[in-house]
Amino acid sequence: DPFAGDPPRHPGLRVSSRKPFNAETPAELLAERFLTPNELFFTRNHLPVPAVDPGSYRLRVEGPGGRVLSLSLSELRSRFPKHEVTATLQCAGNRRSEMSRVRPVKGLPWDIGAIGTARWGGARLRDVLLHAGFGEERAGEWHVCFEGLDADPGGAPYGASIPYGRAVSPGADVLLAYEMNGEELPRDHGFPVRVVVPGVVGARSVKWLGRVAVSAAESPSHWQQNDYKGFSPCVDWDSVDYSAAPAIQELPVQSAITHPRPGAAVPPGELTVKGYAWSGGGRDVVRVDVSLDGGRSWRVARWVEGERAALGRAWAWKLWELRAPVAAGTEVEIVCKAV
Ligand code: MTE
Ligand code: MO
Repeated sequence: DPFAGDPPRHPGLRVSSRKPFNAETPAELLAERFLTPNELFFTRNHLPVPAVDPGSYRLRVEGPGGRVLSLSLSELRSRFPKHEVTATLQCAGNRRSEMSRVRPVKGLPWDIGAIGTARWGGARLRDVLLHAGFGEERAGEWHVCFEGLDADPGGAPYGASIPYGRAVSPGADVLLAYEMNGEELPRDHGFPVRVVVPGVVGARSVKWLGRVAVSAAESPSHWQQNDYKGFSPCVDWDSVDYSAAPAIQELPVQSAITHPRPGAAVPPGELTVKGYAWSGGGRDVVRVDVSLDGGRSWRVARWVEGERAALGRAWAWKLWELRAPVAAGTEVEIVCKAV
């Protein structure tokens, strides 16, 4: 069993597949804390969790002109300033079970919890690339490719890439993270080092990072080339031409109701509706509107928690709530919309 060495998991997670392990934060708990506790943070694994010995771990960074930089965990910690970023990670498949109610789609049946927020700490990818000899600018189209230490039975590692400009931009806050909410990374979340690309689809934040390389082409990985792309509803699994669409990077604006849950019975009187809102690309969510009549009339939710972010660097979600009277014996259709 290639998964026999996987770590123990919190029994409170909502599991959608065991091998590989995929599980999400239960909806009721999602918006209870601004920072998602590590043990309840959603896990999206495509492969078995690799067992990495922190003492012999080396991060291979391929520099210009064939030079290779090999960094131990303590070198990564000591040679580069520690940078901390509060960022939300969201899987591209978050809320797929709702999409499947409109029309069946293939993939893990995520509810609304394949998203979470953590305070990540690590070296800036930018600092490591400049240290390896790369410059602030590079003429032409370049990509920074990442490889994980997790591999399929044929030996192909998980991989993904981001554009070079994002990787070296100081304002993009891309991290080689070794800390999550003040603790060392849990094994399921990439111990000992993972990439965190704020504002970008979770698939590019490569866990158990083994190799970084700059290339004229995007990562050749299956997950960059033949997955995590968007198509028209008229395209299906038999007709899809993956080369026809770009790899997803920044995600669009998103909001979800965490309380009450669909179909719930609530006591008459004042109802508190709660949820989260987030946008990819560092774009700040300025407002959440909530309707209790299926979208005919709207009210503005109030912020419960959020962080003041610099312009274009709103990497973390915001939690919101709305209190509204509900009469006994009525049925309400609650919808929310983030701007
Ligand atoms: N990195 C590696 N090495 N292997 C993986 O399977 N899954 C990706 C990404 N990085 C993955 C990976 C996907 S699709 C997502 S959504 C995020 O990790 C999930 O990160 P998490 O499990 O820490 O929540
Ligand atoms: Mo994902």
